[in-house]
Amino acid sequence: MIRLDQITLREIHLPLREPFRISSGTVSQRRICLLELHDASGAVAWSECVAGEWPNYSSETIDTAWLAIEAYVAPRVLGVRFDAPGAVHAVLERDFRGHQMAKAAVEMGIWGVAAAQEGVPLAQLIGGVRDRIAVGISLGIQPSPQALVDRASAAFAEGYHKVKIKIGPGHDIDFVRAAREALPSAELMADANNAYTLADAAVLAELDELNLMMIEQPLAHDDLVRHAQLQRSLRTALCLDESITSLERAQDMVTLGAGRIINIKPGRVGGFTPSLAIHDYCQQQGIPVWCGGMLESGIGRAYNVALASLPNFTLPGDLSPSRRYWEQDIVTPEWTMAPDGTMAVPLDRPGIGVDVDTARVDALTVRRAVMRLPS
Ligand code: OSB
Ligand code: MG
Repeated sequence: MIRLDQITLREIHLPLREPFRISSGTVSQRRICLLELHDASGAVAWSECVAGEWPNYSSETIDTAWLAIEAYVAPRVLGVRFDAPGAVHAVLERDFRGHQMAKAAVEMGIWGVAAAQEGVPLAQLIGGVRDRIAVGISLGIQPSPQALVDRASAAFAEGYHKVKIKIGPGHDIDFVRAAREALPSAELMADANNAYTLADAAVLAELDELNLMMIEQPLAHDDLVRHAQLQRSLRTALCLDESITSLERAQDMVTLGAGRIINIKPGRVGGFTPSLAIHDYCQQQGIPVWCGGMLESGIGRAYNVALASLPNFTLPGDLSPSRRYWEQDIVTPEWTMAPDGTMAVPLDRPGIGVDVDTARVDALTVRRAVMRLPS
């Protein structure tokens, strides 16, 4: 039984080791929203809201999520008895539209609290079956095709199982072709973050010749119909990211033939319960899934790693180790990748599997809000 009596929100600023550029913008420093959830039983867990600084990936930002958590999400869960964490998602959806990332931060934190309370690893609590997961890297748009070739070659040499290449108009064919020519049989894919329309059919047809594992979200964030039209004209599998905001959108993708692979980001779909539902549905439908990333700190990563240990996460995720992102992460131990390109799922300890460096988090905190039950 879960009954939260306090949620603390924090914003920390954490500079990326290198700027990350996608088709719709560049980020050099993350503004990260962290949550610390306290249960009446004494169990505690940290979680992370993945909303970015600007509404270029989704309509949510850290500022809208902060407001939504304070004004709408926290009041729905504080003091409320839940028999199990799986009951939270429905409560957060009833007559409450949107704000998936704000909802997910709290919903996933409650899964973390449940794992701590039951004394089991989070991955075990949700039905994970792997003790190691295959790691991929997402490379931001590079200054030149040669720079991309260098970065991709170095990534495979380090052991990464997949390289995802960010693309957009002016940074597409020449870049991906150079990578394919340098790495003829490597596991390469491209992610456009909505940068194209059906008028760009010629570019997309050229990409189709480059033997990519998949092309991620080439068209608009909410456009399943045109993705279906595009998928019919391509051999390469389309993978949807932005478009999949719920189990129903995953079902629509399959019904319409809008894609053949799904990138599951628990923050984008409202938490673990819908992520598990999408995972199970895709498994039944023969649709492979993989875990996407949102440049999370080590706290958000803990949840992604647990999710990626489920059986139908058969493709390498965007789950790079801490040092790919940060000079120093905010958790101990930091997330590391073995030379074989895998990451261990922490199964030797209860809860999310890492300790939060609270002194460091305090030092990085720029704002804080405490929400308690009225006493
Ligand atoms: O589209 O997957 C994406 C980062 C920010 C916003 C959108 C995306 C990404 C990534 C980063 O690709 C993956 C990672 O966290 O390593
Ligand atoms: Mg993506």
